[in-house]
Amino acid sequence: MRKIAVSYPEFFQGEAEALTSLLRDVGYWRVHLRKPGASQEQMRRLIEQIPTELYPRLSLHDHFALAQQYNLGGVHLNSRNGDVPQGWTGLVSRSLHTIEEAEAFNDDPGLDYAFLSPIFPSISKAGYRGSFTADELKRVVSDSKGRIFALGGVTEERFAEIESMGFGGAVLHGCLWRATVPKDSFKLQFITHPSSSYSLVREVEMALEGGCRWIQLRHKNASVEDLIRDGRQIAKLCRQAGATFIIDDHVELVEEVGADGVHLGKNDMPVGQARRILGPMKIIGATANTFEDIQKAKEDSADYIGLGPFRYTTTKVKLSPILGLEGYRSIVAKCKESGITLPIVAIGGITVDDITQVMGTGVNGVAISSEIIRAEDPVKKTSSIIKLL
Ligand code: TZP
Ligand code: MG
Repeated sequence: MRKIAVSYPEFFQGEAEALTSLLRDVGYWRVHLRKPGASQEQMRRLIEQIPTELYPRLSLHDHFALAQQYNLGGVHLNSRNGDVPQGWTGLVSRSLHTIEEAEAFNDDPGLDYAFLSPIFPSISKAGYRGSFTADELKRVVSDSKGRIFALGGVTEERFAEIESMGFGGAVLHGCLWRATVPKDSFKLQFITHPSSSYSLVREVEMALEGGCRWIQLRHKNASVEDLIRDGRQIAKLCRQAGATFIIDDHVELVEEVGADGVHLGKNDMPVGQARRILGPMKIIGATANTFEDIQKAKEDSADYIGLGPFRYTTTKVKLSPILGLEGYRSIVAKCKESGITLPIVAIGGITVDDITQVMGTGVNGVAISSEIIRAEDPVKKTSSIIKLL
């Protein structure tokens, strides 16, 4: 089955490499560059960062002049650009939203392939779901002889179904442009804290050795130079261990140190602004104390929630109201009711003895700092926590 990737609507750092890799390494048939707000010059810059040998496998949704100029493989017709450029000899595709449009497409030899949507309930637009009957779909898809591609709510788990329905392939966008928060790693996040016994880098080494695969570099009042130095070393350790590495507060240092993302509290840069800077492939965690905080963080595109504090702790100054087990239970229940599935990590004064009960409230993981750092043997403490989880 052929896979087509549609670009993220905004430009982001590392995008050309990501698109190149989809074509070269991940087996995508084509990439569609769709950025409705982009200028011709911005689009040109992106195209020029992609290897020319891949140009035949690119299609444009805007600025068709660039498709001609760079000999790209295709243009995609839409409401903004409804006409094929004069003298165009490459592929032509379009989008279809009704059965009537699909029937007209099947009778039109001037079009090479089309995206029919929505086939499945959407990932990004909750509640927006497929509006065709199974019989209608079956008929137009089979009449298209493999020229119709399924769009909308497509994930890898649905490939077999899409293929068996007779589609020529699948179009992916929503699930492509999202940072992955690994489920297993997420169970324990170790957060650094300055201590008289160890350097922050040493703390991370011990947590990794104990089996933790999720590290946050947190060092309030550190100089930027120290953060960069420690951050780069920690990034390297995490890469070697296959661990996820988050830096606290400093959106501007994520690229600089090679972190996988950032954790933002209530007084830090707003999540939405950080997302615009970091793009869709970096992890953004947000601190929450209430259900309303979680709703807001979700709307702003956070990837996970740090919910707390569980109890009083001296690790953080200016603590929000203590949640306790009951607080977690009620907030987790509200999330379930409203269909919020963002992973939640409990934080704030959590000890080994709390873990079973805290996890029992329905949170997805725990974040721990002092319980590990102050342990007689931080490596052993970490592995005993991992075992519990
Ligand atoms: N937010 C609430 S508590 C905390 C943060 C970042 C630090 C967690 O540290 P500890 O030592 O596990 O309470
Ligand atoms: Mg902060």
